[in-house]
Amino acid sequence: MEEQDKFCDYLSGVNPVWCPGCGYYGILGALVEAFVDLKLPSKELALISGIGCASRLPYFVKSYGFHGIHGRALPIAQGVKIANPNLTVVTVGGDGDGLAIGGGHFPHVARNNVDLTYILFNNAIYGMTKGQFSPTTTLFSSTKTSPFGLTGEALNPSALAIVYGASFVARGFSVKKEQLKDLIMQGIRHPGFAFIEILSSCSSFNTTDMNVARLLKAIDTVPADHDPENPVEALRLAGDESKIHLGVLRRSSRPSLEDRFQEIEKKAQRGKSHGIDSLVRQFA
Ligand SMILES: Cc1ncc(C[n+]2csc(CCOP(=O)(O)OP(=O)(O)O)c2C)c(N)n1
Ligand code: SF4
Ligand SMILES: [Mg+2]
Repeated sequence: MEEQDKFCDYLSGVNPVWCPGCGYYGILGALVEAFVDLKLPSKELALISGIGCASRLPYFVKSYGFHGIHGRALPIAQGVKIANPNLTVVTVGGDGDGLAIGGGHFPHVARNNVDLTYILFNNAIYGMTKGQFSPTTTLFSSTKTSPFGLTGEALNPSALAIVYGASFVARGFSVKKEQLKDLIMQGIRHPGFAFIEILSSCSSFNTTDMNVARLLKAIDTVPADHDPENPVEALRLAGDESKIHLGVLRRSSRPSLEDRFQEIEKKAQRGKSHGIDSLVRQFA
């Protein structure tokens, strides 16, 4: 009962408007359980999103929230983190939001190692706009915008995150709640940019690619002896076409953007005391 109360402490009271059977309910449950276990005070948490069914999530959680515009969740989240480094910033959004219109932001937030967690809900479809193909829809799939079969190859979000230099990359599945909660907790604790791809069904518009029974047969846990510090091995697992590996694929340690800002600030301060005047005089 006490656990139930703690869970409810993080719910805003706004009921999710997702379709019955949508995988996102499982993700919301895992996310809130992770907040409970991390004992994260609501007032120290900011949930930032773009536009889409996934991006509605901040409404349902009691925290600071920003429901942004399509594809722009990451730059907003980076701004929030820089303005208030004490906040735990969690960004949520769909595969369309993050990899189509927002695809230009992802590499830069990853390579700069901004200290935030980015959770990408991958249902391989544009759910909110009723079933157009997305950058992760499988080749030859029939969708509202590819009735005779899709001609483009699908992007692999976790593999992209590794190549972009994300310092933490994990993959989960909406129906594997305990594992998902653990991955989210690890991502939030990670100092630097943490990317978590979550496979999810869209019960209304994608029950083929993201069919739960099919995925349950295709998944496997990352091998116990996998070394996430090895980027080549991480990429091999992320891109394995014979199995979909769930777990932590990549983990590395390097200064975050905020750490680098502090270094720069110190250098600038030293510059001042050594005489900005002499520098200005060079241009006189
Ligand atoms: C600039 C702009 N272009 C297009 C849209 C229409 N739009 C809203 S949500 C969406 C795609 C949502 O798909 P995804 O990000 O995968 O989220 P899901 O609904 O599947 O969770 C699109 C194209 C928009 N809101 N703004
Ligand atoms: S359209 Fe798909 S992603 Fe959106 S709420 Fe319904 S089932 Fe979920
Ligand atoms: Mg989607």
